[in-house]
Amino acid sequence: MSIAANSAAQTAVPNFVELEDPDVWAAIAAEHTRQAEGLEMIASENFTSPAVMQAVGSVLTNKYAEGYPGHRYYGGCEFVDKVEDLARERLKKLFGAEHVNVQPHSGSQANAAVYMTAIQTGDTVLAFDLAHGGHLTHGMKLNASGVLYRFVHYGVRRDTNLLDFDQIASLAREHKPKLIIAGASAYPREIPHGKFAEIAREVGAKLMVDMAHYAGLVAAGIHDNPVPVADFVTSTTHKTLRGPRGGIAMCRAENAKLLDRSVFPGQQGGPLMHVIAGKAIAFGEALRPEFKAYAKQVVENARTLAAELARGGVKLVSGGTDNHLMLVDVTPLGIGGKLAEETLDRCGITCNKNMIPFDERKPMDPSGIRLGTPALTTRGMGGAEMQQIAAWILRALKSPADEKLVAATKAEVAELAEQFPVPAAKLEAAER
Ligand code: DSN
Repeated sequence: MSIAANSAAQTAVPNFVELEDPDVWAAIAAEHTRQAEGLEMIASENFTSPAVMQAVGSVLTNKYAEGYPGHRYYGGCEFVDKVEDLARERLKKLFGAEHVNVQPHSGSQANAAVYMTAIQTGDTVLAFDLAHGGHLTHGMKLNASGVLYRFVHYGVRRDTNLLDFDQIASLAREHKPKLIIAGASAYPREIPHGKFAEIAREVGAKLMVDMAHYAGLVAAGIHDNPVPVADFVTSTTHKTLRGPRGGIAMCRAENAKLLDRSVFPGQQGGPLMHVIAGKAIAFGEALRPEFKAYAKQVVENARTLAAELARGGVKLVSGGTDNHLMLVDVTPLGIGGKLAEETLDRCGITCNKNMIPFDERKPMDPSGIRLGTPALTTRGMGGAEMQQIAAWILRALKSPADEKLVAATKAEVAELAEQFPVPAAKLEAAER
């Protein structure tokens, strides 16, 4: 039964959203159906557990708690203090960090807080080029980072599409940045943090690693942990880490006070305590052995999907993947990324168009799409499903104008999706 059909009349707990605001409810119900009936392949998305969703929808949303546990600017914080302490303790354990801050509302705010801690306005920063797989908060000129600091960008090698460490070292020697940033939002390979640390040490720069995309793989011990070698590590909590939408920042003990001050009051006011409760639960989940198995399967699924796609005639940036995502150059099929994204959308497969390194096409219609396996893996899908999905993707992208084929694929996709319920279905069942 879809959540839309699960009306107030059928549930023990009234559906207050539906009763009070049917317009908002209609949109929520439709989004639920979209998530349940389609295949979510946006590499940065995932499904939280029902426990995380309940915490984020809890009474904690009512509470102001500016400050930190034990040092708040408001009364009545004894219970939210407990929640934030649980989140902090679990996060420290998860990555072996000396100090953590769980208050950033997003990855962008975590990054801004680190900049405020580590450098001064106008300082030089060396970071990964957005057009090669970086992130907009790593110095894109319209982003606050690009406005406030002087960013110099490194990229990947043209021949291998792997990070160009010769270029990184030579740019670091030439520009003497105060901060070097490692981390990406569209790089399909493991990032060797130690190499960045060596270069940073040589030129006297601090090292920040933004591991937002692959934090879940680090937590599971599958991807190199940047915490021992980096001065600062930031992440979001909702991608491979599978928590609620939000950010985190970590550092060595010596920078703890300054980092905390940069988050609050530097960047933010009151923390979102309901989201911090969701983070605490997600970190607890990530500490369990089941999470290791999950993350391992995410990577295995990505490898299977990538191999099948390559066999079917598309080109993969860097020739494959060793994390949760792949960048697929669809131009060998005679189409661009925009049409590929739209075609897959019509089949019930959601992904995003993406620039590939040295792309000659424009950002709104680039050469590639980015595909990820974290959300599909949370639903319990494995190798057999990846093979099937690769076949559907190839079939649709080879004949994007064939409406009959697109409709047939959408029906097959929905059939598969039904066999692997989204975690939110458990909440619905419990309410019935
Ligand atoms: N927007 C995110 C992504 O899709 O990778 C990064 O913040």
